[in-house]
Amino acid sequence: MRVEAITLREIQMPLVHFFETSFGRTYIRRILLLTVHCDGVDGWSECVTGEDPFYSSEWIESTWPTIVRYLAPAILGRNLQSARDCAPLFAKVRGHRMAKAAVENALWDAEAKQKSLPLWKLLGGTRSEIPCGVSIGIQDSVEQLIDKIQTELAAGYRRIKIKVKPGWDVNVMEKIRSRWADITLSCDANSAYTLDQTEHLRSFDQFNLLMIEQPLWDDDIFYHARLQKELKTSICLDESIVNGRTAATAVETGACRIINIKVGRVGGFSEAKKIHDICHSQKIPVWCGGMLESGIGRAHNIALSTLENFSLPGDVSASKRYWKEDIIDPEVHVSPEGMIAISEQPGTGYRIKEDLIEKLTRRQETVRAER
Ligand code: OSB
Ligand code: MG
Repeated sequence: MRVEAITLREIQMPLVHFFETSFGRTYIRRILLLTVHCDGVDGWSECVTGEDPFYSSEWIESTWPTIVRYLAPAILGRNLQSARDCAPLFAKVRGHRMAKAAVENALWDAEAKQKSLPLWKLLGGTRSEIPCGVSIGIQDSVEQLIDKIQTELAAGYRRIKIKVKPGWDVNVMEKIRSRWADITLSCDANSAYTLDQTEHLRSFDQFNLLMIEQPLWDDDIFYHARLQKELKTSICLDESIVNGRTAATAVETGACRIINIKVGRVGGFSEAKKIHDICHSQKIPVWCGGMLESGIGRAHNIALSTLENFSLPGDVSASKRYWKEDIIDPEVHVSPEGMIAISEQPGTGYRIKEDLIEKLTRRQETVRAER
């Protein structure tokens, strides 16, 4: 697989409804799409960086030059045996995992197409359908949130996750539980609390949550281990898990009982698989997180979710929850049972709507191998 050229594109897509977390509100996504051109085959991926360096230190304006100046030159003109070979070529660049993931995952897509294999099979997946949950952002009112939960339950989703922060937590979960005593419910704090609020976090135990996601600092494992000892509710780590080693540390120290794997956050499919395998061997269930992706990132999340230990419903939900029109065909559909069926087609099984992408593109740059 010779990498001839890499194309970066920024597309802009308005969300159907704003999405608010403890660090802010998003109305329009600015999405970096990547195409690798290899031996006549195009592999596509989506970089999960946001518009601002809030969820992570990476953002769209950092990923673009990192790819152009460092990551692309490390692989352009090279003959790679497989997408797997690319992570070691990036090792000299510290961090920038979302940028690395974008390049590596485009190569996985190209490799799957070249081998006429479904991407999920190339990754080692085993599931023919995957269970889905939803992540519901902070709303203007609790009534609005209750309406949204009602809609998602009616659509069949198997787990409701709400975003929490101080002032939008216990009061909100009380209302939800008084309406629905038995639904599978979890919450995600995106680091909105500190260890001083342990007593407050302990009061979440009354809501019988499946998990509380990332209550403390984004780069912390040690204090999460201390907190987990104080809580009945399982902690799930998201931001803190950046590679196999941090996953192993979190599991060994008891910092969490569940791990959220986001392929972008951890640097690509190779590292995501590593984390999956470590958790599997330690009997720690995992699920696939989301980053408000367009169809391209969504399709990659779906492929990853077919690995055996993705036993909990992920944040991989239908295209129409986010987009008026998605950039893949078919769009991602979720059945009334809350499942996504996995395609047997080569690649992701979703065709890329290049015409629509063209219309949404705000800037574009191609870097080529010499000669
Ligand atoms: O922490 O999981 C998160 C969205 C943006 C940034 C961080 C997170 C999220 C979500 C949305 O929860 C999940 C989705 O894409 O549906
Ligand atoms: Mg999260």
